[in-house]
Amino acid sequence: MKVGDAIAEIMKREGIEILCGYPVNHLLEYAAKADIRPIIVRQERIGLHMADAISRVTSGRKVGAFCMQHGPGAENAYGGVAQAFSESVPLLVIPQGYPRRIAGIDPNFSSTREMRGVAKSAEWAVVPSEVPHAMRRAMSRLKNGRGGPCIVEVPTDIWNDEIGELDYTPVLRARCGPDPADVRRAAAEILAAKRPVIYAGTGVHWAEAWAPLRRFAELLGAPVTTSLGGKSSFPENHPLSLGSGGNAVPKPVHHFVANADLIIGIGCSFTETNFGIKFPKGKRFIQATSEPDHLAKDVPLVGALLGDAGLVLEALIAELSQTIKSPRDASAVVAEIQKVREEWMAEWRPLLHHNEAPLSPYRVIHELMAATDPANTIITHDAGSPRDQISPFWVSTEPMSYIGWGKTTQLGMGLGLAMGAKLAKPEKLCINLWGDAAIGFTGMDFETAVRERIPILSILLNNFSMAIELKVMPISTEKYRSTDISGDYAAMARAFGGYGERVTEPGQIAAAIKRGIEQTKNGTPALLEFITGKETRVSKF
Ligand SMILES: Cc1ncc(C[n+]2csc(CCOP(=O)(O)OP(=O)(O)O)c2C)c(N)n1
Ligand SMILES: [Mg+2]
Repeated sequence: MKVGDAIAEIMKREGIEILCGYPVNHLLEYAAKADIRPIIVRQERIGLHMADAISRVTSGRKVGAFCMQHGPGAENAYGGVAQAFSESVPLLVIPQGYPRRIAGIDPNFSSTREMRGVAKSAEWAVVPSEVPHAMRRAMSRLKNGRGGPCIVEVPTDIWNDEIGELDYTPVLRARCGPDPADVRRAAAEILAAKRPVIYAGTGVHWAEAWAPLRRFAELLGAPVTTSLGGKSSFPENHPLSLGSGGNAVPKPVHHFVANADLIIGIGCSFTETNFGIKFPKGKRFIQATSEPDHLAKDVPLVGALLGDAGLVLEALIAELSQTIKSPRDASAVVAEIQKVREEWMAEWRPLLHHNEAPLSPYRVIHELMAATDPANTIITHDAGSPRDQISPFWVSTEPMSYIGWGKTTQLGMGLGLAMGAKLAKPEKLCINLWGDAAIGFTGMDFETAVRERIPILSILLNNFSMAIELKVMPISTEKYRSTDISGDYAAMARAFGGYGERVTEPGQIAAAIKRGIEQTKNGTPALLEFITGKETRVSKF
């Protein structure tokens, strides 16, 4: 068997059905031969974002895969690899490398060397017969422990080399659980706490630990918030839900975190970021993570639990159940959540129902939520104000129905995420919400959605501005209009063969969303361009 056939066959045995990529990488041909569908993008970064979503919405059961050429392809892919690294998303990345003769010689880009800092592993597979071993190592890292991109760089001069018969068994997925002594210690802290708050991270999604998280919260009668990545790990219509964290938060999150005596982090890194909850100093923290290097990284701990979020939760539930015989009465906590939420909603309702042109982004989001079936929808934000406008108000009720991100926030990422989600879950309505700066980065790949038949719904909030920068750049805006941007994006969508509609009046919003959803059901990607005001108000405290 040839090296190229072997890699494609290994991917197939590992359950990979889609390979996002951009030529020249000979794996695209070998994959197609092996019935792995190549998805050709318009630039490398978006292909990585698509692969990223395939991993996320399947909780890593289907690993997203991407390949690109040496030199410009690899150089241009760097951003997508870095984004996945920041969010600990398992991604198989197969750069084609320079021929071995000139690899590593100045100035040739080495993916193995340059991407190592943003990868879980990076291996230069130079010996043809060893390639299956490199693939096995990569696949095992992708399916175990904390996620991240795993790079296997294949020099362009070895694809056709013969390696004999392929001997490859798919790798195993193994889970690790916490030390019972650590569980007892954490449980004692939890029992002593008067106002604990549960903080769920992305680890809950990777572990598919949605049901134990809910049992844990109900046993304690404790309120639950999440990181942006953890959003939708706990039903946000549950009486104990505070809503998700982020740069913007619902008031109950702020209120309960401020008054908490213990934060119980499950499947989380507690990474300090502008796009996460700002925990006040002096709180007590318990952290459960599968990554030892993340323990106490950003906060001091009174309890440390290592392991898969599901196993940690089961162990905590078993330990706590010895003392808490039936779920605690949560009525006081629930009433407090409702009271604070009502105060908050009373402030924001006028914006959610804003009835004038230019439109309010909050109204658009509100109408979008009303028009979609939560059980059948996966939505993601983008960088910029649209993220801060949607994350506090979007009520996620189904596991992994919201792809939240924000350790780093590359403008334009949401489009690829929605497309990857749609590829992995074709039965769902997959939506990305973005601004007019974000579309400037990856908008060309709306053509990919059309060409590759990936019928997503793209909701664009066009305010002809980088509104979030207005306060940062007042002089350049005043003197040079530096924050202005422009475009007719509905026309762009139509020019690419998709459905495009521009909406300017509040009364048109609901009907336009309905038309957009219909188009996606008929197989056509739809871009609805809402002309909005330069809204800069966000729910921050
Ligand atoms: C690749 C990249 N470069 C720069 C930024 C910084 N940044 C974040 S949001 C933003 C502008 C957002 O404008 P838009 O998407 O139109 O949203 P608006 O604030 O206008 O609603 C910028 C420059 C980023 N997140 N990603
Ligand atoms: Mg804008």
